[in-house]
Amino acid sequence: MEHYFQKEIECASQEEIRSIQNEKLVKQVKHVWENVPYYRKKMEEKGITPDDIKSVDDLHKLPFLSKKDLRDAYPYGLLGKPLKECVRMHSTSGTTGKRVVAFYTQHDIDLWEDCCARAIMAAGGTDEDVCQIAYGYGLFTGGAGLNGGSHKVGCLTVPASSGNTDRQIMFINDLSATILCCTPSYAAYLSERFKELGYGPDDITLKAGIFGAEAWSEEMRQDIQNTLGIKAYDIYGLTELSGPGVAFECSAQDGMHINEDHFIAEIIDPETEEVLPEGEQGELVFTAIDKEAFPMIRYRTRDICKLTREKCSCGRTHVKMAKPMGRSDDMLIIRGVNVFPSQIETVLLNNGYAANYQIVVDRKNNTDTLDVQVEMTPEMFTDNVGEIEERQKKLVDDLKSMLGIKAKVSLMTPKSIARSEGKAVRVIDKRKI
Ligand code: DLL
Repeated sequence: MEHYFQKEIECASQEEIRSIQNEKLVKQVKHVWENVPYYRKKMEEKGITPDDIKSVDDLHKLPFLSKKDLRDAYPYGLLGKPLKECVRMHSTSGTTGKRVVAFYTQHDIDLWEDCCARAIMAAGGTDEDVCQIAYGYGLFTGGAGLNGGSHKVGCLTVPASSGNTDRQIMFINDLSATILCCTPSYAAYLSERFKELGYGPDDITLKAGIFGAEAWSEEMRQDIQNTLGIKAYDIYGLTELSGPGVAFECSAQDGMHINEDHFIAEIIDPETEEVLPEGEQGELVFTAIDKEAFPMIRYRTRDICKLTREKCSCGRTHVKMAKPMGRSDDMLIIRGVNVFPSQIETVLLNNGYAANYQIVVDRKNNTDTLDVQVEMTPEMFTDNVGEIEERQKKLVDDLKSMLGIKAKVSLMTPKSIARSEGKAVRVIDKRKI
């Protein structure tokens, strides 16, 4: 049976959704014009005023915002409400350059938690569930967002935060947890540990997992589902737009419904910035039409994916986004060829490896080198050189046909690559170091 948190909105007709969006967009553009001088200046530079925005059809006239704008306006330059009305901030991990910070009024927190509650109910969650949240708590939005959503659904919420894997397993067992929320790479790590401790899928009380915050392949989903005996649902979001719950998967497990009453999605060509027709792949751009404190308009996510409006079996009508292939800034250009880490992951998992791998890129004698280091699973581990060479050759061939370029493959002993408790670091690009 399908559960909805807000059925009247999640299953509204496309006309109804469009009319909600039109009304909120017009209001939001006015709000930003009046309260965010940084964005007003951008609008003035383009020669437009709020009067030019009468509906979603006019969205394309508005200027974009990017991470650079957030850094330039750090920390308070994009605030849409006086500080005294803001009740929370969160921040991205900021691996490059200055951290990005986002702010919330109580209204913003409520909307965000509603989105997370929708995601939990779409994964089959109800007030009977015990929901263990193993996303990091703190500045990262994963823990706080799903914590709020879990409360709204009425689950017994276990705020485990990330790390301490054996304690996670103890609580899952002792409390009979039924829903697990964490990054897919941490879910894979937990699966591995459960297996080592001798648990089969039927011994584990979990029934669903809500995994996101990083790109993960369909093959990785299958592995986690089989090992834990659960259904694994994808969830997407970013700090700038609130956090997790901007989009989430339903029982169809085939793309994530975007919460269109709060976010308008567009796909653009990242080079020309032109809006692309539905179904084409490009960069995802969001306009947050409800957020007060941090009202992002046409925010360029750098995530590459597609949108589809095909009818969904779950009954939800909101547009779906495909699994992002990765970020445009994750895309590696190796000897002139575009390579996404997710393509490499697909090849590895299709060959029976687990998602314990690292991609090392370097430049030697003016030529880019690609070294894919992947752990053998305990079952395939051997010191028979002939066997290892055969396995390596198979991967080199499969990677060549997926990527179009030759990679070096290094098979590693089990447990030699560090496990991740949050977002996994898959790529080491020594050309940039
Ligand atoms: O990762 C928010 C989040 C927390 C989402 C928990 C889901 C679950 P940031 O740290 O700001 O926020 O990172 C946002 O992570 O632009 C994507 O590149 C990536 N990302 C998030 N979810 C997914 C996903 C959180 N399901 C950035 N698949 C985004 C692929 C994802 N990439």
